[in-house]
Amino acid sequence: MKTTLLQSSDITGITFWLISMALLASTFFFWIERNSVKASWRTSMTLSGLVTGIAFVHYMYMREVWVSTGTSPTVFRYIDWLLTVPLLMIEFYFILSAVKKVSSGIFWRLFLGTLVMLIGGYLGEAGYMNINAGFIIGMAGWIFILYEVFSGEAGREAARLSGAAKDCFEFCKWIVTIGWSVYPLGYLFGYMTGSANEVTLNLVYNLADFINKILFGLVIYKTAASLTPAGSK
Ligand SMILES: *C/C=C(C)/C=C/C=C(C)/C=C/C1=C(C)CCCC1(C)C
Repeated sequence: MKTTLLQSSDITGITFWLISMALLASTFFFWIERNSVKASWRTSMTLSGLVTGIAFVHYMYMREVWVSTGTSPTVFRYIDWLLTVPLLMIEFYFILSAVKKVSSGIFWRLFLGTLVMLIGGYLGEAGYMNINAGFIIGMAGWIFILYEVFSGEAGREAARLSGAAKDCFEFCKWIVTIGWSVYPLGYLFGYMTGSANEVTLNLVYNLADFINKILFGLVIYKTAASLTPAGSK
């Protein structure tokens, strides 16, 4: 079999590499820095590193498929999403619980809402369910978790915070609103209407993952570090 190499003109292929390396570096960073922050923030740091670590392994595979075949089916991404997206979403619970006592109902609603969103999308995109029905179930799951962080119990708990922890929650809230909107839009334009091609779709997903996985973790790290008093842990 002929070996295919990454072409210098393949911008999408280059972004597959770029994000792979950035995910690897972030994983080391989050896990090493975990011990330099206050104990109450360490679970969040562990989770951030798990998200980037799982995505790294997945990206190595997707990159290989992309370089050798010039395509990377979105359905592959669901394997990564099924693990990393619930981990990202429960970060909201851990941000709150790093600074106050909160109910575990928040944790379970965020976790289950995320699964509904992903399973609906997967069944639709992999052809096990009507395309529109999959989209509607996926959207319902997303709206449910957005409601929780904006106006549900999580949102109300966050509104009573002040300072860095509140800013962190707010920032992450906008990431899951704006940053995450790329994926349902991808479903809409790439799959339902077929108007976006794979080159663009993968390029956009790759760049979005930078923000939604790496920047998300960095903001939590920055918050944790700023709330760790100098000379203590
Ligand atoms: C690191 C990967 C992330 C943050 C992936 C997030 C994926 C989503 C927010 C997907 C959402 C979807 C909908 C809201 C409706 C249609 C189906 C999905 C699964 C594409």
